[in-house]
Amino acid sequence: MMIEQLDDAARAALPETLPLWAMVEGRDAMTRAFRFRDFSQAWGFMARVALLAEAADHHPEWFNVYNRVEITLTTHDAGGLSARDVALARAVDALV
Ligand code: H2B
Repeated sequence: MMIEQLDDAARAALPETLPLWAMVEGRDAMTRAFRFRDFSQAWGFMARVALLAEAADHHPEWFNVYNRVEITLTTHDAGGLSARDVALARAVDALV
């Protein structure tokens, strides 16, 4: 399925709409780093993100070491950022 990339206005608004997310160097993706008390807290967070992702059929790229989680969002079917990434990022932000 082909999905529209974010338009210029939505991109320009990203620092305001998602201030805790940063653009990834060299690709059309955004990332946020999270730190928790321990692995159990990090894994609980990841489980909740997984449920959101599965419900939205939109899945994160992510990396976990112990209490750290890094999430990178992009839309593979759009070849870059789309509204789905913004929606998932907002939902993830609402969890923490
Ligand atoms: N997740 C992300 N991040 N990008 C996609 O393009 C994507 C996805 N496509 N999850 C979905 C699944 C697609 O492969 C299925 C078939 O709907």
